Amino acid sequence: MQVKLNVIVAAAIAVATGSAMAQDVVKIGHVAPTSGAIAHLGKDNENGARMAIEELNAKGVTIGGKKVKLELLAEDDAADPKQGTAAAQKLVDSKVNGVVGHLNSGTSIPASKIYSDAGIPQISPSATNPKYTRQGYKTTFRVVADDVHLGGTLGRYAAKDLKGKSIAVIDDRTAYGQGVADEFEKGVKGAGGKVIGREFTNDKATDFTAILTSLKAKNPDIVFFGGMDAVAGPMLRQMKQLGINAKFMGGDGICSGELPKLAAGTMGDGQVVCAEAGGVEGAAKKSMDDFYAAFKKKYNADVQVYAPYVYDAVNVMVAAMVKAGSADPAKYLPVLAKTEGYKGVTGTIAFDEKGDIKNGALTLYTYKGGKREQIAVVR
Ligand code: ABU
Repeated sequence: MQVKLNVIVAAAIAVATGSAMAQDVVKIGHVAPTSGAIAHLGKDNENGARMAIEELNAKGVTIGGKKVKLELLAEDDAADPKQGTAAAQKLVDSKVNGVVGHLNSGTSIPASKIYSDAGIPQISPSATNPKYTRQGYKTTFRVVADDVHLGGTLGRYAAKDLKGKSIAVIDDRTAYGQGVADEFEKGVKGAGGKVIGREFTNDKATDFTAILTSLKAKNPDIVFFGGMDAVAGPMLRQMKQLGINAKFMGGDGICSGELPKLAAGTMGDGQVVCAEAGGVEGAAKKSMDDFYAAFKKKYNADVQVYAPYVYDAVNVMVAAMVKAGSADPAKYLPVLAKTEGYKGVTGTIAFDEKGDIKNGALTLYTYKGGKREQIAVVR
């Protein structure tokens, strides 16, 4: 009889302990392509999330008077919309408290419906298609500028500052690539410039001979590519082979540390102009520089583009949980939406009524000697 009682008591303690432990863990989902052609960008993002979570756990996080442990649930969506929604459903089924991601617009947009239906806050650190935050979902946020800002600014820069006279545009037909190229074209035309040709490829293509030959006949002085660095690199190589001596522009998708390697040394100094959809200047630059140094020390790798934005997205989400005194999505979501004046490594974060960052910046870059070099931060 006593043995039976001991077993019951032990089981009750195990259940109680187990449920207390479950309450003490706050699960943060992260999704990015950590396989495929842009895995280097996905790993960069994931490392930004891991760094934030490790630092927060080391410092200690208390929510509603209780010390919690943050846990990262990292998923790979391979930049594929179908895998993106499958990853989103997996995280919802795992009862994550919030999600940072996805990296791509083409995966973030369909996944956002799944998170919205489940009431789970999602902050994308890098998806720039405007549609992402324009679907009327209360759960959708982003900490970078969108493609209207990005493409429009680059288009005006091409026509006014670079004085492009015959500008060609190529896109990869993804939600991001086509969208940013459309906005670039509008920016060029709005500034009085001329687009002499528009071609498209896809995000898995490796041979651009046909479209580049067609554009070469129109003698472009600038070629803009809406797409990612894994396609832009080989495109730059083939431009060189075909003798196209044009400047090469693109958005944040090509603006990575990896681009010179992907172009296999064929990029001329100052030939490429691209923009990151965020940035800091003046005194605020120190926090970004410190992040780059700490990231390099921790991972023995340079930041590609968006690791600091992922780092800030995790921190902003956890700050809202702390302020709300709860990691329950329904309780901290309204607090997250009212984020104002949060000082992150990527600058000051506040969200507008759509969940977009207020007063988002862009950083224009070029490459010299195979290294990314800042031209200017613009708003
Ligand atoms: N913003 C460039 C990369 C991610 C995306 O929007 O698809």
